[in-house]
Amino acid sequence: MTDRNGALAIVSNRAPYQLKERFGRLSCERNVGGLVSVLDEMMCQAGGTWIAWGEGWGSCNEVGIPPEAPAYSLRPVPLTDQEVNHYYHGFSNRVLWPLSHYFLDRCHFRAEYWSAYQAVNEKFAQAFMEGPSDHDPVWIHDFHLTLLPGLLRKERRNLSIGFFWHIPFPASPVFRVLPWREEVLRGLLGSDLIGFHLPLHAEHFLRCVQDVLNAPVDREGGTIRYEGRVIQVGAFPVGIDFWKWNKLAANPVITEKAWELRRELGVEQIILGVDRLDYTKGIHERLLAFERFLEKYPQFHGRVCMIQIAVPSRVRVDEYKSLRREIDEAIGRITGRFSGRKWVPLRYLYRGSPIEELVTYYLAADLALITPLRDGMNLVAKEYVASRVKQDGGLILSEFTGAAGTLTDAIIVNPYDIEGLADAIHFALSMPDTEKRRRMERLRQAVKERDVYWWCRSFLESLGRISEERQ
Ligand code: ADQ
Repeated sequence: MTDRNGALAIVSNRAPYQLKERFGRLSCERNVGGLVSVLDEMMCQAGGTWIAWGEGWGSCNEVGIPPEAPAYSLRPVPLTDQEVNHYYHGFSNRVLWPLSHYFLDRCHFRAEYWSAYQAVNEKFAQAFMEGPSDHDPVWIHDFHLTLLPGLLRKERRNLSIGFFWHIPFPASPVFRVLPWREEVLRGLLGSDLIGFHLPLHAEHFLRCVQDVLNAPVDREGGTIRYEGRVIQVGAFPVGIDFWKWNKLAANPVITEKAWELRRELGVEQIILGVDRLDYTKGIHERLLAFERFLEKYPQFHGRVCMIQIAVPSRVRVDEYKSLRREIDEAIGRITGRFSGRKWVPLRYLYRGSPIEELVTYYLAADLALITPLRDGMNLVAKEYVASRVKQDGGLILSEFTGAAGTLTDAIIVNPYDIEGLADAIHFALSMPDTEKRRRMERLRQAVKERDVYWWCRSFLESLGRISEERQ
């Protein structure tokens, strides 16, 4: 996928594999999860190196992947507990994450977080520099590693560096609140290409560079002149492996399980929410809207059931502990208020599920309620659409997700508007089948056309073109 002669290096916070000890022997276990597994497949074909935080890797400093027939090397970066606390739980999850999602009151601008973030980015740079010298291009992922492009550029002037920012990039007045805004922007500008999900996020970034660094920016062309180089900024909306989800959803065993689930619940229509348990995902607001829907439209009592699946996430961070309590309380209140002798309006699963189980839920649902308060893209929306092989089912989608940029045939809502969301649920559940089908056909087309392979190809090809032009 790249035109350069060297091997590709990927750098990310999380590794695609976990090292596990079983019966006294170490084994490598693949992390399931959309994007990482696709990048892993790409690396298995292309070869190269993947550098990532090596949680639990002990003294192991390189392993061939896949272990049974190595195609590329995984180089773990070991971090101390203190570094994990301050760089990952601290600066990444309590500064950049809330800031980028516009939750300023949840930001904790602590100097010790910043120091650890700098030190860990340096550790990643060192891990890269200690690897084979022919690794070029390098593709760095996400907000955990914003200083890395600058650190690598200092060492290797001609290295081709791509950076992808997976979450929203906030508007300039919000980003400028960050005490270390200048350092973060300078770090990112070590890249040749910086990708975002949406043109809007790219525009915000360009504006920030102009406001904070006063660097010459071409907003139309998406370029920045910085330290004698030209940096390209663009939108590359990430997709999913459409055919993988489509194939699973057509599997008769999974289809049967979906029917079984419907029979067990015994209602006419199922509403589904699937998220990491995160305050950005709007789960509490969604529950309030469902409660309002039940108050306002009693004719649906006994006829609908909402299933909310939440994967435990960042469980050591205080904000996530209180969010969990808030959601538990709302669920207790709604089920207590509305349940009848035979009908329970709400089911809650607090756990991760294997992909087959997720598809079962996607298939069993009549309506997906995907209402983050802010989200870079939201892959769940795309996975649900790819699983609707019969071209049926409804989708309510927050206007503040990147996915709303392409999934325009969804019912688009403002997730903060509880009354509006309750009415949207009513509208979606009452929609004629022909209308649902018309919308789902177009949604599926959109997800199929720009899948994750398109995303990888278009990003790496753009990076390759930029490097060629520079030479
Ligand atoms: P996330 O915030 O993690 O990703 P999302 O894009 O929705 O959000 O991806 C969640 C992933 O977790 C999906 O692939 C989904 O299948 C999986 N998942 C959800 N519930 C699960 C469960 N119960 N069990 C197992 N797996 C489950 C960040 C950004 C997003 C951006 C992605 C990719 O915040 O905006 O879309 O990166 O760039």
